[in-house]
Amino acid sequence: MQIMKYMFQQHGDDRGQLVALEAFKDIPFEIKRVYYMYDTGEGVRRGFHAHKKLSQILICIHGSCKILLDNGAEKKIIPLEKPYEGVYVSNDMWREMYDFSQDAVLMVLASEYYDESDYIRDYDEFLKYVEKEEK
Ligand code: T46
Repeated sequence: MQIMKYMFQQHGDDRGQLVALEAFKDIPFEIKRVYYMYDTGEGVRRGFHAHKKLSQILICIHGSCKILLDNGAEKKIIPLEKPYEGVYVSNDMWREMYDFSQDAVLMVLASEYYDESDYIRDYDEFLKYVEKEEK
């Protein structure tokens, strides 16, 4: 299972750091939506779904958290701890986000607008979906 981790260019000078993200240059898709989560309670796990179409890049721009990715056959845990690193999450990955530090801000760049019908929220349905994709 290949994990695509991004290390974005930091434009640092004596004032501090700046990261700029451009569609099709730093991010491999057109960014149609940005959302972020913060004030995540201790011990909370979020996600528990895959998508039919949506691709995303997750960046913990403050604090830290962990992302569990599951392709139906294999699972990997990706710690996100730096504001200049991101992980690519393709549609067909079951994802869970957890271990949020109190100050964590997890920002997500998304290839599609919000669409509830794009979600696969049942794990057995997800396994059938990835099995079908392989054929
Ligand atoms: C994903 C992971 C990484 C909206 O109204 N618009 C939006 O764009 C989003 C993302 C959510 N919402 C509403 C829907 C729910 O009432 O915000 C509420 C929380 O969303 P959800 O329970 O889907 O959040 P997570 O953390 O389980 O999952 C989110 C994304 O939904 C999902 O696509 O891949 O983050």
